[in-house]
Amino acid sequence: MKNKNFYALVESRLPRDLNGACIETQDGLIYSWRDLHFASARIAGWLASLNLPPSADGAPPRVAVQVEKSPEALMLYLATLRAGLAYVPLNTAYQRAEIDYFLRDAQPAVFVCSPQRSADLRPLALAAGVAHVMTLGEQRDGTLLEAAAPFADGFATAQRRADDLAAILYTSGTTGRSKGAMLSHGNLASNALVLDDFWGFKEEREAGDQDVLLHALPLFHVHGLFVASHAALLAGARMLFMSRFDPKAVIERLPRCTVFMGVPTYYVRLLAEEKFDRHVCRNMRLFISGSAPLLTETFTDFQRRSGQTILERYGMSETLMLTSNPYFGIAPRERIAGTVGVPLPGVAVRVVNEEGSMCLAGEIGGVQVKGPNVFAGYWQMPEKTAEEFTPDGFFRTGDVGHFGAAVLSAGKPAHYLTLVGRSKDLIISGGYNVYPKEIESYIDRMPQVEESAVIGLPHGDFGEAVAAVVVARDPALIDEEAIIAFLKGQIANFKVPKRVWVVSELPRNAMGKVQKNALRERYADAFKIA
Ligand code: MCA
Repeated sequence: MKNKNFYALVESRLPRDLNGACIETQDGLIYSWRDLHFASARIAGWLASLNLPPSADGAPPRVAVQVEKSPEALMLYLATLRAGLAYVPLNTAYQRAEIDYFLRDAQPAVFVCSPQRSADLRPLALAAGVAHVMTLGEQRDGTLLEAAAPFADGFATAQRRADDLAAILYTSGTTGRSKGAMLSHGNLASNALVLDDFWGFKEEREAGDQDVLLHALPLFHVHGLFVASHAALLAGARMLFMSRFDPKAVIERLPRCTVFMGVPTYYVRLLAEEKFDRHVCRNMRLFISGSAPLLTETFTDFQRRSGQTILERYGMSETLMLTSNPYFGIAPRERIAGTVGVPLPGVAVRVVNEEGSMCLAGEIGGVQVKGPNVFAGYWQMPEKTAEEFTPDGFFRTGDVGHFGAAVLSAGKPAHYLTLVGRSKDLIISGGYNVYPKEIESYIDRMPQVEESAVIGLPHGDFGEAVAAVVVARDPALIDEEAIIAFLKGQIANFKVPKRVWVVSELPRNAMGKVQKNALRERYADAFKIA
């Protein structure tokens, strides 16, 4: 295929019968493949009619989007690619200050937000220099679809090269400043094709069995937007769309499904439901977990209750999927709890010690990766990009882990990767990444605060929860409630500490550095694990 636009790949895989169901919504609406293809053509037609110029450096114009999950949101994503523009998805939990930062940083030509937030965000976007501000609601409402309606049902997908920019995904940064990971059409295509094969979609399709994916993840991160949707789009699989994860609604729909993808919190919440059992999972062939570590206890409880073995895999916004436990083979025995599996075909993964030498099996070191799935760099941050790559082109993930001794996987010896920690100070809460520095910078803006330390603590539901330890200038003037109230409305809710302790001083080592380990130990039991 000459055109490397990711949509050209989707188009080449469209089922012969375009009348077949592509997406089914929670309220029973069915969208056919024709609906998806035609509606994305109309939106692409509207985007192309704006004649947006590329940036001075040649980067395609950006379309930033903060909307609730809907089939139209997926169509907008596909339309952006079709028109040759770059998609910038934004978490719906982001508040004004966060949106302002992303718009000023990505400098999109188009911003699409929900109709409910338009009064608040439109002036902000215009002030940030966005030329076109549109709305898209959950119920096919908003100005975007009205604008796109007169455009043709056909659109010639823009010619793109594999290394052309397709999307910018913002990830929080160690310094508190979010970085935009630039993903190319080639990154998206290579990873989607590898997973199509590795996770058995191809085999099902070739056997004439139609997969049905229960899509409960949000559409603004790699997991829900790229991994889940791309898998279904390339497989010609039906997607049952849920606007948000709801364990009871998942259990109702599982008997009609074959594949489910989620973060560990989804599995913990499913296990808390009495009705979750083998019978509900009778047609399922695959449960995938990622975005955060899955506890061995969850893995084994899930196996006992459902007869299904969760497949854990590992990825990042910067790299898409990197490693996976196997799908094929004597599957249940070869999916090893607590590991993230083997490098995916075509992806080089190595574990390196502090001297830069490769670690032996069992030896812990930094995880570095290279492959057609790895991003080109951070948007307008060349120095940061250079820092994160080794001279021989490997990306330093910031994760720390080790490869185990060789075991048989699908009949061949393979080394499984186990992640044991992170060199970067990251908290993963319910599958969302939170960097303490960002939260500390907000808390420290309070005039009553002397300093703060934000930590992640074990949490039964979210895996880890954000918590803060704060030194007040005058403890009589500030308390937990006031700090939480101050943060809500300024930063996304999932970043707001679930607990705050006001203390007289923070523990420090001889060098004066705050000892976060001591704080993590002191408050380890704050969120009793269920
Ligand atoms: C919601 N809250 C959270 C989180 N989500 N707090 C901490 N961590 C969270 N993840 C807040 C809510 O704002 C609310 O706050 C309170 O917790 C309770 O809300 P609840 O109704 O329980 O939350 P929910 O709506 O059920 O959401 C929880 C969730 C959701 C379903 C686990 O966070 C979720 O869908 N997470 C998936 C994230 C994801 O897609 N990650 C993939 C990233 P209040 O009461 O104060 O209002 S992609 C990625 O990491 C890569 C690259 C990869 O490998 O996949």
